[in-house]
Amino acid sequence: MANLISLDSIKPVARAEAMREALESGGCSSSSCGSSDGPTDMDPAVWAKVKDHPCYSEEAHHYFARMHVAVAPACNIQCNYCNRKYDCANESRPGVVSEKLTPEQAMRKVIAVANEVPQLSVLGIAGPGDACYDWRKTKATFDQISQQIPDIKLCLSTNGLALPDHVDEIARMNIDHVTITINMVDPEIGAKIYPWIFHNHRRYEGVEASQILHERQMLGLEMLAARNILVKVNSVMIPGVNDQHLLEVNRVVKAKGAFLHNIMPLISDPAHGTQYGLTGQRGPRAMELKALQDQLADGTKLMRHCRQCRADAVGLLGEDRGQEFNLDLLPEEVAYDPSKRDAYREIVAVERGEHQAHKKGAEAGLAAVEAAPAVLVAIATKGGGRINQHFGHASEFQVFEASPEGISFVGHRKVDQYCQGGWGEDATLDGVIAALEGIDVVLCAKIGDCPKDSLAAAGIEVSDAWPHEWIESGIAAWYLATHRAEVRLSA
Ligand code: CLF
Ligand code: SF4
Repeated sequence: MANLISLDSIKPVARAEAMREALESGGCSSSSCGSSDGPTDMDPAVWAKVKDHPCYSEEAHHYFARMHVAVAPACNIQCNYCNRKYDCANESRPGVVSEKLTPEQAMRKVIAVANEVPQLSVLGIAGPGDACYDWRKTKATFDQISQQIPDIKLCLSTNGLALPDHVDEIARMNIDHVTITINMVDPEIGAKIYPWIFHNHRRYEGVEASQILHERQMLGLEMLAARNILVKVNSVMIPGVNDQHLLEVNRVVKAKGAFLHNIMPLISDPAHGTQYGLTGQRGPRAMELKALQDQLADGTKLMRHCRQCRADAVGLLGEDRGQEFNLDLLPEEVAYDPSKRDAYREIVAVERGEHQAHKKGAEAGLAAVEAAPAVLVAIATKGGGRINQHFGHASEFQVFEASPEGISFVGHRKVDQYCQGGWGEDATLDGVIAALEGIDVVLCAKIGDCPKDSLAAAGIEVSDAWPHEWIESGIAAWYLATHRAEVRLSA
């Protein structure tokens, strides 16, 4: 038997209360679901490897941070989207690395960050060149740090050319996470992306170069998968060059054992001086990227929360605290103190349980809606899985798709921060509105009347009715209030 309640005439805060009741009735109780924070469809051994990794688990990225140390400046290939003066675009947004580090300097920096950033769970080496080509420094860095901070996860990113030479050592060093950037499985397409490679003491060009790179990438992927090392494949989406070809890349890497596929948009600002930037090759629009990702929804698990971080990034994905930890700001001697990280992990274990329970409850609430459209919801969040940021303070919005089928994370939109300490620039707001193309509603902790009216004029609703609510609960409350006058509750 079903009960029917009307949400239409209820004010937003009261609606949230009504929603809470609906969710508790429609979903599981928090006490029964709160302790279960692992997905039911994943091998427990795999879940143990990914559950605190902000890149390999979308859920973990709300709670855990990574840091990169820029110890590997040398590279053995040339990508048309890279200018060597800038970070490796495989794993980083173009922008100069503040400082390249020796392994000893990296050690000092990692300990300082681990003492101050309790969310830190992963140490990555992602350039600014290639971590496998510059192997001596990569290995020395990981060896030293894993001795001092044994519970930190080690992660590396590579173009794959030198990878097969180091897979056995990677396995011995307990590196569980390796990213290979694979932009093609057809060397004819590769020749449009890579002008040359340097391999076995010689330089190769054209299709021959891409043929060698392709074979080495496939070999490295197979070797890692055979050793149960989790491989993430990054692909740069280059419209007109490899965009539709990435469907084939996805099929091939999935067959060879990749765990995750991350399709990233080409960044090709002419100011970065890259070949693509200088020749006018454009990157994809946000909706083009989403359309391609949606075509791959049945393939290898897709990563949609990548932030294309710098090779010296520090912090939660989407924030960069690297400048706080420049070497000249750090003491010469620093001893590792695990107390903040230990305390944080205890809190997160509880928070994650609650978050999962509320997410299930929210989805159960949506499932009670009979026929309503899928909508895109942009969330202003500082992390922790909650709607907890003012609209004007956001430098990115997390985007979720909501429908009676459920709520899923589909990406993020970077914006320039609108609020400049009490006032906002119209031009900045125009840029924010453009970045929110296709978004139906923005949920934030607070917004002023002025920007709210401008967004409304552009056809984008904004609501601050659910400040500090769990993201999924806020989305479900808005969705039910907007798309349905009646909610069916189980008796
Ligand atoms: Fe760094 Fe990469 Fe490891 Fe993550 S980043 S080496 S897997 S710890 Fe993450 Fe940054 Fe995207 Fe890379 S968000 S660019 S996928
Ligand atoms: Fe640049 Fe990285 Fe490509 Fe090397 S692998 S050319 S550093 S983007």
